[in-house]
Amino acid sequence: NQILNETSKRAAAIKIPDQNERDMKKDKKRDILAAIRKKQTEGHIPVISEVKPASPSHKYMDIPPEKAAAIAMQMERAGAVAISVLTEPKFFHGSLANLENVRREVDIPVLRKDFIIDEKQLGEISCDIILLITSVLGARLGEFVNLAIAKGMEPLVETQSEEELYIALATNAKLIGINNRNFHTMEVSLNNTIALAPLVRKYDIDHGTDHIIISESGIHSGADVRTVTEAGADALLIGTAIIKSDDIYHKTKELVE
Ligand code: IGP
Repeated sequence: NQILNETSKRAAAIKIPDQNERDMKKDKKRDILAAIRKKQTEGHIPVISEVKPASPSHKYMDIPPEKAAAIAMQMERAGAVAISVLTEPKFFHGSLANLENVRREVDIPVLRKDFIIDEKQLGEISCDIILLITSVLGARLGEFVNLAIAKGMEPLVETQSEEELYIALATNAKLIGINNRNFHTMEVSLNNTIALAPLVRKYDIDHGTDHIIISESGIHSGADVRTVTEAGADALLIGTAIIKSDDIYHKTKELVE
């Protein structure tokens, strides 16, 4: 896969800062679990809103770091529970500078959205939540979950099928992502959440655990929000619908309420 080839080249070039530098950068982690529960208690939909300049099939807009921060501040003001920032440069036109700028300007948790395949990437930049993709990490998933937790990040483990879901549930991750987009066909169906969310609920009852389910991709309208929350999603990850709208503040607000 092209994305993973590019990602390993990128990872090989990472220079881990010395211990002092990293300690200095390590500011207080913002608690996404508490933030999601708080929005739910207040009767709002916990929406993680994504700064997404492009996807492999579409280019939305150029987002330089100052603009990324301005966009994220509108999302925060409209009530987003967290901000997701794409840092993959080649296919999604993201950047680490976008993440750094966004996290400096907002107070809510920030998710690093990238293809994590190398341990070095976990020490590369401070963030509160880090995406780990089950199909990408395979047998190394559990190890990466533990490494992320040890480094003070909350892992969000992305799944796309029943098989992947049970692999994710066997790790120490508390945030389980259900991607509505199939990476192979690029097709989006909210039926993924409808099929998989109840399996998480059943697993939690059987095992005495308490996972937070995040429905990812393909959510555009209030009707979509209802479809996935009624299926059992606790929170939603929304990119395209918000980033492509003319009014980021009002579109975010509409989906949060
Ligand atoms: C957002 P959408 O359909 O709202 O733009 O999707 C997000 O779920 C999507 O960007 C995404 C993604 C990923 C991107 C989900 N998983 C993994 C990069 C890598």
